Amino acid sequence: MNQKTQVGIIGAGPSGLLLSHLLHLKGIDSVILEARSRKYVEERVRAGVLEQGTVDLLSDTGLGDRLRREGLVHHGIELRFDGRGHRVALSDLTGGRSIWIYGQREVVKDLIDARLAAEGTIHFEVDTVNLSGIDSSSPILNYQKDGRDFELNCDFIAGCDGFHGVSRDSIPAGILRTYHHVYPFGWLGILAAVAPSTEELIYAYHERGFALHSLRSPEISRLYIQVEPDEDINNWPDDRIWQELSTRMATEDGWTLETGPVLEKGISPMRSFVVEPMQYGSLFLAGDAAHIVPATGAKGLNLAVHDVHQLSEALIAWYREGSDEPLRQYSSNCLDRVWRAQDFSSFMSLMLHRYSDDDGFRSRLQRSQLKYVCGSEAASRSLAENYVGLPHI
Ligand code: RFL
Ligand code: PHB
Repeated sequence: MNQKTQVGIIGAGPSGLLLSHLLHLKGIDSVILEARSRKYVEERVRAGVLEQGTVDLLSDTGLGDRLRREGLVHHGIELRFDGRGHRVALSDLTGGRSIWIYGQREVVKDLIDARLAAEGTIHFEVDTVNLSGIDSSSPILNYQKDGRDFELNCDFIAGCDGFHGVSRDSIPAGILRTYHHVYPFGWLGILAAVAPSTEELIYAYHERGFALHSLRSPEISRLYIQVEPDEDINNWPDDRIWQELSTRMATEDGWTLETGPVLEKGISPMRSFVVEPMQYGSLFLAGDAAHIVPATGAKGLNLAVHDVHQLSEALIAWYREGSDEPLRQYSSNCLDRVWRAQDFSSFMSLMLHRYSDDDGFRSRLQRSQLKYVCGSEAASRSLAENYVGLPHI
């Protein structure tokens, strides 16, 4: 069966959904193709930290109601090492900017609700999405749904299908330059039904490895520990995870970590990945399809939002004014911010994780860096402005 749309979007993660929403607000039609079910997409546990700029964009485009009601605004984070906590006063150091805690799940639910309320088209559980004609001005998406074949004719395709999607690989060999670094550690993350033991996020450096205390709500905590990248989750019964978290986050003054039922757990690798350019012909890559950052900087979702904001503006200029310059600038505009986030996320990762091959040299550098970041206003400010998100890159 044949269909037509202006922008064919692959993936109903934050990138694809927000792009569709932003285009709709300017009268541009799109269709989203998603491999998974609505339930799966809405329940996937991922990011939790939204930059001020992300919150502003969501609010300005009608998605701020629940976010402003249920999201938690944070003005600082804690760096904890050698048994002591050091607060980085994000807002004081950045002229009042802050971060918001609001789960990616909630962002995705709000976006799906908004798209469906506006009678937007999202096809969930599609199979074998295939791109063709991307070197022309009439690209095509072929896919299957419920065993039937479909063809979607588009003006443009947005590859918003994450790191493991199909769009990036449909670009002919030799066009993209790929940068890939795999870190020698992973994160074991849990979601737990227990009130957070802290008001602000704690990033802990410990000789047994990194630990992070984050949260989702006044009743739900989100915590992570550094593990080997190929670690088997079966080696980590809940008691062992809580024990390890308590050890790595212990303080001299006897801070206690409250424990509770573990609702979800999983292990994620840590990598840095970028492709350049983020475009070929009429295919534009956005979000994790084009880049991955290690989670230590809390930047992945925020970068995805920045990409699709840029892409929506460029597409709007093309449809409204026939101007293709913003589309030609799309990749380089995004990559400036992508590389800033890569550098910051790499800096946070190298400072906070233990390396198994360390002979003592690296850990001395890490301690010195942590003391400098916490003790110097200039260094704290640099961390803070990157963490809350630089407004003009
Ligand atoms: P997504 O979310 O991966 O969505 C891609 C969608 O495409 C679908 N798909 C396909 N659909 C059709 N056909 C195909 N062939 C398809 N292949 C894939 C998938 O099913 C999926 O629905 O990418 P998107 O939209 O670019 O969003 C990116 C974010 O999800 C990601 O960057 C963040 O989650 C990263 N991240 C964090 N980012 C932050 O900004 N702040 C954080 O605090 C933060 N914490 C995290 C994180 C990522 C983590 N993991 C799991 C690596 C914490 C962790 C542990
Ligand atoms: C999270 O809440 O999931 C989270 C917070 C901060 C990070 C990464 C993940 O750096």
